Amino acid sequence: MSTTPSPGPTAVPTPRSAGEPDAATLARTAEQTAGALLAPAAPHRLADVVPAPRQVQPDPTADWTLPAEAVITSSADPAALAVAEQLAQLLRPATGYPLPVTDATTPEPAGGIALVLDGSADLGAEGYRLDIATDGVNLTAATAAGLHYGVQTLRQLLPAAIESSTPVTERWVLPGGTITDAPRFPYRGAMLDVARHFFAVEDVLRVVDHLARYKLNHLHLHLTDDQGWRITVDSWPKLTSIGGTTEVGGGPGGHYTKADYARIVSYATARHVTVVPEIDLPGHTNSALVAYPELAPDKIAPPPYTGTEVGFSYVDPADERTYDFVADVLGEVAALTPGPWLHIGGDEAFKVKGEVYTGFVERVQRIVADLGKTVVGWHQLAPAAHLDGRVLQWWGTNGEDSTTVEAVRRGARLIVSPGNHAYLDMKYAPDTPIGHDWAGLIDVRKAYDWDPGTHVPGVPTEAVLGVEAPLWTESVTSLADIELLLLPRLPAIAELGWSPRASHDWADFRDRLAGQGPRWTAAGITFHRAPEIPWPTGPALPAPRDASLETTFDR
Ligand code: TNX
Repeated sequence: MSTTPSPGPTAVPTPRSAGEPDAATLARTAEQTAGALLAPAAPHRLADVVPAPRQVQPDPTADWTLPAEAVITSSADPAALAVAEQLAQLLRPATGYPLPVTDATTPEPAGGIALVLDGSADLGAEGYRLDIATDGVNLTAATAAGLHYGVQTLRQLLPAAIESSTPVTERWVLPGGTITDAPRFPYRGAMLDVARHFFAVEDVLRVVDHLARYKLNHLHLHLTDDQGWRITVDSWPKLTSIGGTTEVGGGPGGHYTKADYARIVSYATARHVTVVPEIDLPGHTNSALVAYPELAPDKIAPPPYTGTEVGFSYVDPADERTYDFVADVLGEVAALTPGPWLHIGGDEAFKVKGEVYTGFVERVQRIVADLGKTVVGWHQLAPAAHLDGRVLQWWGTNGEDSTTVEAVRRGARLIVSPGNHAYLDMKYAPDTPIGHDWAGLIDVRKAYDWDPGTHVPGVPTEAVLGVEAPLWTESVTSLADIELLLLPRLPAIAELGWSPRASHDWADFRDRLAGQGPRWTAAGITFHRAPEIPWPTGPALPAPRDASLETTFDR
C-alpha cells in the first residue's frame, strides 16, 4: 500500500504559454500535471488479486509506473506474441498510450513490459512469474497460457480505471514485487445454457471475457434441450430449422451456424478457454423430436415445448436410427471442436431406466471415443461401464453419492458442480429478481465456502479434475441477466479452482472481491451488489482525460 497522502481536491491550472500549445503538448502537460496531483499512486497491494495467487512477495520500494512510451516485448513465439497483443489491447483504451508490441529480437527498451517464454522455468503448464521492479515488468511462463494468466494478474494490479473504454488521466502504477502462481486444478469452468434461452454470439464472447479475467479455462455450452436446438447439423438440418425456433416463454429462439460456432471457439481459444459442447442425451431432447419424429419412441412429433419442466422427453433407445442420429450429430460437433471433450448430458432421463439407460450411454460413450474425444457427462452416467478418461460432472446437493464414488473407483474423474454451491442460476437471496431456488439460495459466501477437492465424500482430491459453475437460463433472457447471476459469484468459483486451499479465507476473499466492483463499473459490466461484500464507495473512474485540463480533482 502506498503511503503517499492524497492531496485532496486541487484545481489544475490551465496551461497558457506564448502562442497556442498544440494538442500533443496540451495532452502531455495535462498528464504531467495530473500525474503530480493524482494520489495515492498504488491504491492496492500486490496481493489484491482474484483468484488469490500462490505466492506473493511485495516490495514496496519497487512500484513501477507505466510510461506513455512503454513498449511491450514478447518472445517471438506466435502464441506469446498474441498474448502480448491482447495485453496491449487491454491497456490502450484507458491509457491512450500506443503500447507497440515487438518480438524480443529487438533490444528490450528500458521501462517496458516483457513477456518471456521460458521452457526451463519451473512454472508448470499454466503457471507464471510476474516481477514488477522499478525498471519495468517481466512476465515469465513456460507456455502462452501461463503468460495469459500473468496478464490477467497484471491487469488487476493496475488502477480500476484501466477498465475504461476511453482515455482517463491516471497514474498507471503497479505495486512492486514478485508473484509466482499456478492453478490447483486443471479444469476450471463455467457453463452457459443457450438452449432454454438463446444468446447471440456477442453475448457468449463477453462471457468468455469474464471467464478469462478470472483464469477459468473451460466454457461448457449446453447446446440442446427440450426448448431448443442451437447448433447446425448439416446431416439433420431440421434440428435447427425447426428445433431451433423455440425457447422458454415462446420467444423466437435461434441457433449458431457452423461459422458462428467457429467464431466462438476461436475467440475462446485465443483466450486460452476450451469450449466443451454438450449434446444432452437421451433425455432433454424434445426439440429434436419435434424436428424428427422418427427419433421419438412412438414416432409421433410432440408439440414444441416452451415451459420449464424436465424429464419427459427421450430419443428412442430401441431404434438403430437413433444411433445414426447420435453418431452424425456428435461427428459434426466433434469436427467443430479442437478441445478434447464431448459432453453427452445424460441427466434427468427419467423415462429411460436401468439397463436400457446404461446400454444407451455405453453405446454413446463408444461413439465419442471413436471420434477421438473424451466423454464428459452429468453424474447420472455413473452406473454405465467405465471408459478410459471418462469424466463425470457431479451436480448433487448432498455429499453422499455411492454410485459416483464407485464410478470414480473404476477410474472416472470428477468435475464438481454442487447444485447448492456452484449453480449460478440459484438466487442470491429471496428478492433476487431472476433465478431458481430448488437447491437453496446461494449468496457469495455459500458460493465460496466449500472445497471441490473434498466435497464428495469418498472421492479423493486426485480424482477431481476441477470445478465448474453452471448457469441454466430458464429465467435468464439478457446479457445483463447473465452478468447479474455470474458476478460476483463466478470469481468465487474461480478462486476455488485456481488458488491453493491453504489460502482459502472468506474475510480476505471478501476484501479482494470488493476491489473488483469498481473494475466492473468502469467496464460497464452488470453485477449484483451483494450486501456481504464491502464494495468501495465513490467514483469508479477519475476524470476523463480532456476534462483534466480545467477540472478539479476530487478523489
Ligand atoms: C437441473 S442440473 C437440470 C437442468 C435445469 C436445472 C435448473 C442438470 C444436469 N439438469 O435441466 O435447467 O436443474 O436449475
